[in-house]
Amino acid sequence: MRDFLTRLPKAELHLHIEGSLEPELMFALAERNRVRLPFASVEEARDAYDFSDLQSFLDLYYQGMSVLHTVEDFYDLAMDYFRRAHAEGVVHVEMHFDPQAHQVRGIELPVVMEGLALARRHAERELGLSSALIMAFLRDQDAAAAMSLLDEAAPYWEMLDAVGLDSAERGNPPSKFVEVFERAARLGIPRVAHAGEEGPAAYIREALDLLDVCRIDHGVRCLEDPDLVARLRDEGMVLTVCPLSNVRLKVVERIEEHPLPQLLEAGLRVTLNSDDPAYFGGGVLDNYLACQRAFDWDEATFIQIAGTAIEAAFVSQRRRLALR
Ligand code: ES4
Ligand code: ZN
Repeated sequence: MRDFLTRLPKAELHLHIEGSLEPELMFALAERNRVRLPFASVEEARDAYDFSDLQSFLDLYYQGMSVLHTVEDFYDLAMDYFRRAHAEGVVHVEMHFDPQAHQVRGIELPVVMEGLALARRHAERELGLSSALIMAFLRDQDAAAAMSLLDEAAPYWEMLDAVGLDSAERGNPPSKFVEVFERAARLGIPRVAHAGEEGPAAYIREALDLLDVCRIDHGVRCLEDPDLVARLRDEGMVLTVCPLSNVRLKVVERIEEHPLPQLLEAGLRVTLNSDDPAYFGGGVLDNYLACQRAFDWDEATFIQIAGTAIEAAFVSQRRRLALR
């Protein structure tokens, strides 16, 4: 089954590129940029990745990315990840990135965009790996900051496959960002949003009704609202589920208790993704393998899940045919 899952062409729809920063590269970049880290070693960093909830993770996630300064750093970050993903049989990666988390450190948008764009081109050429770019707004910042970012990104609007909404969910409902998402819609930029990870099912409804998203990131708490589940099924809405993330952030206690089997049973279009692979114990393949161990799914189930991800990806019809 491991061979089968490795060879199965997988698309990853939910990845935060800053969350792919492995401690080894973090230490190398800290040295290159003369940044002090609060860990003495790679092992000490990994030992610190013991989270009680989303916020306790976000604190380390924002601290970790403080080593990213130059175009080359963002190139190395993304290229390192593309190589690992390629080795796991991932053929397409859609990455969220968090410009606001870099701007507060004095790293401007063009640095981030240039580094990521170089890595994407290189990955396409050298690995045959395609990718998409999702510019995320930090929902724990105010809506005006998100709007400024969207304005500032004008030179890059054409390069964005979508905008997204991430960071601390509780107390930061989708409704806070209606105007920003309306503006993105008028610009013709597709929209996705994290909803129903730690937040309630009502946030998933808001993301659909107010932000007009084409995918829900996580969405696992939809099961608390049967009418919502029926709606998600009828609309063919895709959920980008991240099982190992949900375990590590204590959205669920153990993977065996993850609601993925119920989501599938309800006829929802679920996909499997890594979220922040450097922090949550593995990449896309590890998430597939963890589900295989926990739920004993057959090959047909994994073919269905991987197929859903390719259907829902931001790629041309031509690329889609090549991915299968
Ligand atoms: C995130 Cl797991 C998760 N949830 C929300 N926002 C995020 N940013 C990076 N990882
Ligand atoms: Zn996420």
